[in-house]
Amino acid sequence: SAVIEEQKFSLQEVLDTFKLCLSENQDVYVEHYVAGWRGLVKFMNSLGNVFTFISKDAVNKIQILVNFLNGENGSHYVTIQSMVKYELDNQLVDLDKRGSHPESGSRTLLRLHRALRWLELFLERLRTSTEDSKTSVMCADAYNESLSQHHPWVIRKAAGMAFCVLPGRPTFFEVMNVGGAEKVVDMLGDAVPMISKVYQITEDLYSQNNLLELP
Ligand code: 1PZ
Repeated sequence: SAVIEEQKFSLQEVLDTFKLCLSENQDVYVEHYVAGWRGLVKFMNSLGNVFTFISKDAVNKIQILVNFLNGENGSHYVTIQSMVKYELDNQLVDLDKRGSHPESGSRTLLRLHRALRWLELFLERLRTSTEDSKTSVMCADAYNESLSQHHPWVIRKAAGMAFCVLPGRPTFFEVMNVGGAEKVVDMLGDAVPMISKVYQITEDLYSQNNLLELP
């Protein structure tokens, strides 16, 4: 029944949230971006306690953005585009080194943005994987190709240990709660291009404004 279906957690719903991120003129809504991340955190936590050190940081960053969104200047935080413009126009971003604005919306979102690239790469590997593929290897490869470049040695080490205890592909697919392997592949074929688009739009915005290395 409807009630039971609502309680069921499906990664499909999470990834669908990223579809809502794009406005008609290709702006990215912070509200839906953050909601997508909330769902990913929930999914990650359902994989086991080891992952809470990772999700804690994501939760912190989600909260910083939600506070801006609900704060007195919230109207400037509706889209990533308006947020970046507002914070830059009002000198609310530490550009070279951390100073009086260590937790700007722009630098906070950049951290999630970099992680979204990891997600895109990982999900694409998952989509094209075979029965004997290892989630730990797919996860590590995606990480080494993206997010790891922004992390110091200790974090890379800890992330590597977390990857090792990832459940195998069958369990992983089960927790995703999308259906059989074929359904998962279909769902990912739909979701990955959407995530990729949100990523690219954000990447271009940050690149045009020289914000890709915010401290
Ligand atoms: C499904 C398996 C989960 C694997 C997750 C792969 C990513 C590993 C990332 C390890 C990050 C660990 C903790 C904190 C790092 C922070 O130092 C950095 C930089 O922030 P700063 O210190 O500058 O404030 N934070 C990040 O890079 C954001 C990391 C977000 C990780 C989200 C993972 C998303 C998982 C989705 C699950 C499907």
